[in-house]
This record gives sequence, C-alpha cells and structure tokens, in this order.
Amino acid sequence: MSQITLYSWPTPNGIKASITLEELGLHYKTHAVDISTNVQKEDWFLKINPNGRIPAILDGDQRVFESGAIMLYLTDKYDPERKLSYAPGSPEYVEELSWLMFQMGGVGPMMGQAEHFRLFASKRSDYGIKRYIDETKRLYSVLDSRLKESPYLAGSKYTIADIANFSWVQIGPAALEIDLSEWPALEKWVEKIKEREAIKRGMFIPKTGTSPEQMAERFKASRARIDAMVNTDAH
Ligand SMILES: N[C@@H](CCC(=O)N[C@@H](CS)C(=O)NCC(=O)O)C(=O)O
Repeated sequence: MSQITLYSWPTPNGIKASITLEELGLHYKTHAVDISTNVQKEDWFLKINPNGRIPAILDGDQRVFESGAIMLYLTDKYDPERKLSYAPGSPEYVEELSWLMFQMGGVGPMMGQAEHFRLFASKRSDYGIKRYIDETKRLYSVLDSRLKESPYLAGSKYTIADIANFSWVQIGPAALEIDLSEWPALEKWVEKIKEREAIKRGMFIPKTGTSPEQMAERFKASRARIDAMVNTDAH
C-alpha cells in the first residue's frame, strides 16, 4: 500500500502526475495547491519542491518533484507489470525516455512561454507570441511525424511519454487557438488518449469547480486583453 500524497493543481504539468497515478490505480491522497494564491512559494511547500511549483509528491518521507521525475519514480516503483512503461535497457525504454525528455525540455517550456506571451503578459510582444507559437507548432510537427510511423510515442504501447506530451498538446486548441487538424496523426492520437478512463479522471484532479468551458472562456478573455494592447516590440 503506497503512502503517496499528491500536491497539485489541474494544469498541463499537474495532470501528468494525477493521470499517471490514476492509470496505475494507486491509492493516494490529494493536497490541492491553488497556484493562483502563490501557496506553492510558502516554506512548507518549498520543503517538498524547492522550485516552488506543482506537481510534487511525498511517498512516505520521499519527496519527488519535476513531473518527469514523478512519472519515472511511479513507474519504476509501482509498475512491475509495465502497464505504462517499457523495461529499462530495452530499445523501447530508450525511446520512451527520449520522448519524455522531448516534452520536458521542449513542448512544456515552449508552450509555457507561448501561453505567457499570448495570455498572461503585462506587455504585448508580437515577437514573443510568434516565436513561441511557431516553436510550439514545429514541435507538434515532430510529434506528428513520429505518430505517422508508430501508434504511440515509444512504440506499440501507451506509456508515460504519451501522458507527458498529451497533457500539453491537448490544451493548445483552447489556450492558443491551435488547430490540431493541421497534424492529422497527432490529432488522432489526442482523440484516442482522451477516451481513456484514467485520463477523464486524472485531468480534473484536484477538483477546482471550473469547467473546461469556463477555462476556454477565461483563455479567450486573456487573449482579448493582450489583443487590446499596443505591441511594445522595438522596431
Ligand atoms: N518543470 C516543471 C514545471 C512545473 C511548473 O511550471 N508548474 C506550474 C504549473 S503548470 C506552476 O507550478 N506554476 C506556478 C508558479 O510558477 O509559481 C515540471 O515539469 O514539474
């Protein structure tokens, strides 16, 4: 029996952890960390994640932070049947790691910056918006090419590499008005993953009271706020 507590909020990084826990059918407690209140910067939380961001877990006395590390920790320790991962050392495991790191070092940071410039910035920068949305689209093309030759990112099996990339890609349409039909293999993969029961639960942990429709409205209002500003890039 695990002693896991998940500290999270249902953001693209947060749901990587909750979906993994749900897919593995683990028992865990959830501690909601509403990042809009900055509770993630408080001393008690910095002891669990010194980086002051969600997600993080405590498993007994063991802390784990960084969503990719959490996914690897959970599959190493709690996935002996390899439901969500390949055997370490196998060629597919190396592929799984590669696509996981592709998300951690590419899709997440680039989409995070795209969201910053498109939704949350205090000044409008058309250069910043274009740079990070173009880079997001380039990364989607890389995923699309891989998914044209393989049903899942690491091979024939759905793994944590799919969960990690899915968690970010699925928010592109609502947050950044990205039309996934430009990448048919990627779109098909997103639709297929959305049907999984663990995804349907994990995407909404912890509960916030905000529906996906309300989130889409908030994103729209945030884009309108930026659109109403004057571009501040130096010419
Ligand atoms: N590389 C980290 C990124 C974590 C991250 O940026 N989390 C965001 C939510 S998606 C957060 O906690 N933001 C609040 C803040 O930066 O204070 C991971 O993958 O866990």
